[in-house]
Amino acid sequence: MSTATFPTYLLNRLMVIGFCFIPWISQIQAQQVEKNPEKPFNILFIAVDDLRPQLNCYGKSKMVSPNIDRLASEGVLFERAFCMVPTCGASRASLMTSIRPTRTRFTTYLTYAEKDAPGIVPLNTYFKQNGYTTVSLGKVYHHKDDHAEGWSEPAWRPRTQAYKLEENMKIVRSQAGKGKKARGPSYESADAPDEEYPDGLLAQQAMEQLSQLSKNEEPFFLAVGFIKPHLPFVCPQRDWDLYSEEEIQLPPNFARPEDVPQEALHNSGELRAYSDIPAKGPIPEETCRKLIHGYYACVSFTDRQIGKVLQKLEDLNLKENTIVVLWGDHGWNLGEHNLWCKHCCFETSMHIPLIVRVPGLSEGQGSYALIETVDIYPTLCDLAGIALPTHVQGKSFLPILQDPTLAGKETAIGRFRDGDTVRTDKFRYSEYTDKKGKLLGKMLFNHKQDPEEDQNLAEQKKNQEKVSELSNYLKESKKINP
Ligand SMILES: [Ca+2]
Repeated sequence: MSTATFPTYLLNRLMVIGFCFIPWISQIQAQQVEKNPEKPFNILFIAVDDLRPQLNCYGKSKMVSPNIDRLASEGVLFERAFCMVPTCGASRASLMTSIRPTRTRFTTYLTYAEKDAPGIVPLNTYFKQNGYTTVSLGKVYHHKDDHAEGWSEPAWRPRTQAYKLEENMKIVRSQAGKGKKARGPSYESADAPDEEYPDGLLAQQAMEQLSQLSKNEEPFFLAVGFIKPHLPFVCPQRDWDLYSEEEIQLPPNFARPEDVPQEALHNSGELRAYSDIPAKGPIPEETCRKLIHGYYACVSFTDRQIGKVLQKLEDLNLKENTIVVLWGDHGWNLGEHNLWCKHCCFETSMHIPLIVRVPGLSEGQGSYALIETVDIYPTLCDLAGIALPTHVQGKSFLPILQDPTLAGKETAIGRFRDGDTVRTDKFRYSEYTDKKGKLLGKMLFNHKQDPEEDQNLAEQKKNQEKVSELSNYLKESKKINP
């Protein structure tokens, strides 16, 4: 496959968009797309379920993630990227449509993008319409049949049981038919090969798919959605062995905060559905350490699968004309504020990993620009030389990929249930309202002084001006996306 070198291609693109930042809500009219005389780059679009930005390349832990680290060393690592709504289906629907969530749109993990935002052309469909072969493997949308028209072939998912140990499958079977989803324990380590796990099969399928796609004339948009480190933390023993029990520590703020609104907290219900976790009350500290260990192990397991796919891309000589985007659908609480899973407006739930590797462009740089996941759709359009559709609510960050020192946008907005939240360079402000708009509570954290969000400043007299400013900002944004 031959193509123009990226710098030439990028210069052409930047001349077309004139370095202009597209307005926050794009009003640019969709134009009839002219076929680019140069073959556009392929896109490898890697989603990782429930991956928080605690990878080694983010410099925050001893997590073993050599393959994602290498990708980051060859691309741009975004230090401050945020999801729009911290739960699987809703976050993915928002990212894939570049439409923001509201109180009634994109609200749960079961969200269907095509039902909540009818008539909106999502990312995959748009790229298909513009001449790409589009393929979905694994968990991309929450539902395999969401926006099925936008894939060139039926979406594919691995089919294999979650647990490898018979004792755990027995627990699942014993719960079957009791009126709720049968769940086994929250973690497992087994001496099984990668290919017996869903993500191992997914990596295999992605490698085979790349071989096929490399023979096509058309560029491809290959979406590969890994499901670990989503619960349950089931992966091979070799990944657990990368970490010693002794080095697993509970977070310093492993306590339920008393100065935040009740609406900001939850009971970690997703975790409590597993057979080894108490339905209510404290979770034993030993179990909590196991959960953190299991999460780390699953991240390393997924990192290894991602490494196989990236190596295949290289082996097929596709690396130099393929853009790679790696993103997590939301953050994850590993005991901070005594919370587990996502489903809240704390930074730990909203903050995601995002790495973009564009051949020949800003290799190995980091960016502190605020990025929202609705920005990914317009950025990929810019990189591909495709006009933006009129509905897009994100802003292209192509200028930041070109110069990662640029400041970018001033805010990242998100929401979950009764909570609306906004992140600025310095603050995170969240407020909770009922359906009629009555204020239930608020939180203000100063990230320069308190990155762990341990002190709610919203009630302090000296901060009232900042609280009003950010509260008004949220109110204005809700006029567009109620
Ligand atoms: Ca998820």
